[in-house]
Amino acid sequence: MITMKNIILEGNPTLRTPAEEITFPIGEDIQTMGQEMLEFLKNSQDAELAEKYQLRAGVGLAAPQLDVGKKMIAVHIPNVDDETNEPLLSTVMINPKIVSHSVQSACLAEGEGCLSVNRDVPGYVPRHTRVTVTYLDLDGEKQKIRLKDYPAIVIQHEIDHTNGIMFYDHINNEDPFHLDENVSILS
Ligand code: N9Y
Ligand code: NI
Repeated sequence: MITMKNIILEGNPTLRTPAEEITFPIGEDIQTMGQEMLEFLKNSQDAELAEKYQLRAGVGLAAPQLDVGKKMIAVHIPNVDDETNEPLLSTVMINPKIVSHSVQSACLAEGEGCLSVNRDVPGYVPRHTRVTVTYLDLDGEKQKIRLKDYPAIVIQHEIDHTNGIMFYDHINNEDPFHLDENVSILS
C-alpha cells in the first residue's frame, strides 16, 4: 500500500528528470503500480483511511513522485455537486500527452499545492482551460479525452510531473498574482 513515506519531496532529482515512455505491451508490474496509485488517491480521500494512515488528500499522483521515472499518472477527482458517489474522473493514464489545447487559460483561485512540496507557494498557476489528451489505459488500449476546467488543471499538473516540471515553475516571479488577459480564475 502506498503511503506518504513512498512520496519523494522537492530536492529529489527524480522530480526534475523527464520520465521515460512506457513501452507496449504494458507489463504486470506497471499495471499493479497504476492500480496502487489510484488506490492511494481513493484512500487519501476517505476520511477514516486518511486518518488511520496519515494520508494527505490528493486528486492526482504521478509515478516520478514515487521515484519511478516512467510516464504514468493517476487521477481521482471527486464529484462536488454530490448527488451520486461517482467521481468526476477516476483513471490511470500511461504516456499521457496533450495533443491540443485552448488559447484560453485558467487557474485555481487558491493557487496550487503538491504532495511533493511541504510548503505553501502562493500565486496563480495559469494552465490551458481545455485540453485533449491521448494515453494508454491499463489494458494497453489507446484513449483520447477532452477535459476542461478543474479536471484539465489536475491533468496538466500530473503531466507536468512526467516532464520534470513543478507547479511553481508557472508562477510569475515578479508578481505571483498577475493575471494575463486570457487567464480566468476558476471558482
Ligand atoms: C497532488 C495534488 C494535485 C493537485 C494540485 C492542484 C491541481 C492538482 C493535490 C497538495 C495539497 C492538496 C491536494 C489537493 C484535494 C483536492 C480536492 C479534493 C480532494 C499530484 N499532487 N493536492 N496538492 N487535494 N483533495 O501533487 O491533490 O488538491 O501531483
Ligand atoms: Ni504534484
